[in-house]
Amino acid sequence: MQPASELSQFAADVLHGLSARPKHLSSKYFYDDEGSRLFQEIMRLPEYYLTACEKEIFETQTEGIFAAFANCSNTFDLIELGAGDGTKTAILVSHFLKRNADITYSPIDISQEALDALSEKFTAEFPSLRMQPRRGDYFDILRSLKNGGGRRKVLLFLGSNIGNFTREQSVTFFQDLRKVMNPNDLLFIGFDLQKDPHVIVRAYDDSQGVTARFNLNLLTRINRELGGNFDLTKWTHYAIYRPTEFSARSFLISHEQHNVRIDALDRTFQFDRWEAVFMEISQKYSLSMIESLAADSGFAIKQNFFDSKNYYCDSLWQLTE
Ligand code: AVJ
Repeated sequence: MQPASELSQFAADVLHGLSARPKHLSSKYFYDDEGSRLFQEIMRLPEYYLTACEKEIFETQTEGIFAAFANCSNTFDLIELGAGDGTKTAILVSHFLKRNADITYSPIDISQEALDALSEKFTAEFPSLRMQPRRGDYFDILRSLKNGGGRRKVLLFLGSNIGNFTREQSVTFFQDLRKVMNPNDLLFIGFDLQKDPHVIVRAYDDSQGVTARFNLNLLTRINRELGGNFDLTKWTHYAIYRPTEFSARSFLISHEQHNVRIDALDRTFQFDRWEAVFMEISQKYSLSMIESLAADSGFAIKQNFFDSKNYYCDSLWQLTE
């Protein structure tokens, strides 16, 4: 069960989104326990290249990443925003521990189930690692970590999670992160790069239909948490790539005209035949976009790490004065 304040924010956002034209829902609500499980399934799909690319970067360039994080002192706290199952981070942690780094790991996630699974796995694999898993909103938690005993922080925001934000939201997000960072702290961000649009569309419209289930799960969540009566058989997942804006977008399409009642909102919404509800944006980046995002948010790029296909970039940022 979610805390009441979060539930009412969810209710308010659903009301706002379904009252808008075109209608939309926010992808930030995808990650209930079932959504987190489905996303882990997505990460194992052959079409979803993002995870494999980031994993390749971590596996082949661990020493370079460690050298850049350590920056003359191998004492630092790793804080991961949206840790999920932590599989990729485990590659880094394993290497850092072998190099006798004095680190703590604080995974932050909205799903308690995902955090529990991660904690269990890391405790078994790295018995000596100090861990502080936290469930909840990034910023509430980050504020509480601001002066964390004077230890240096390396914030991780991996998996191209940033792609779900508009440019404006991204700058606000990075500026907010900057406020809780000290001058020597670092920010490590995963960006999915621009590439052949066919490759991108396949990643968001997989042949096994896992992405479709992931998208539809938000309707199930509304049914359960807000007393909705969405009939999932009336909806299809539809994904496109807009090459002029370098963004993948996903929609749920209503096959027939019908009404949906949502008790918590005390409202009924009408959907037309073939009406689309906009669900998610997944932005793809060029290096100049990454540079200008950093500059506009008060950061400078310290070092970029790429996979062998140049599909993906993990970018390490430091604060500018
Ligand atoms: C977790 C936001 C990085 O946009 O690629 C995967 C979510 N959506 N398939 C992405 C997602 C559909 C994913 N992120």
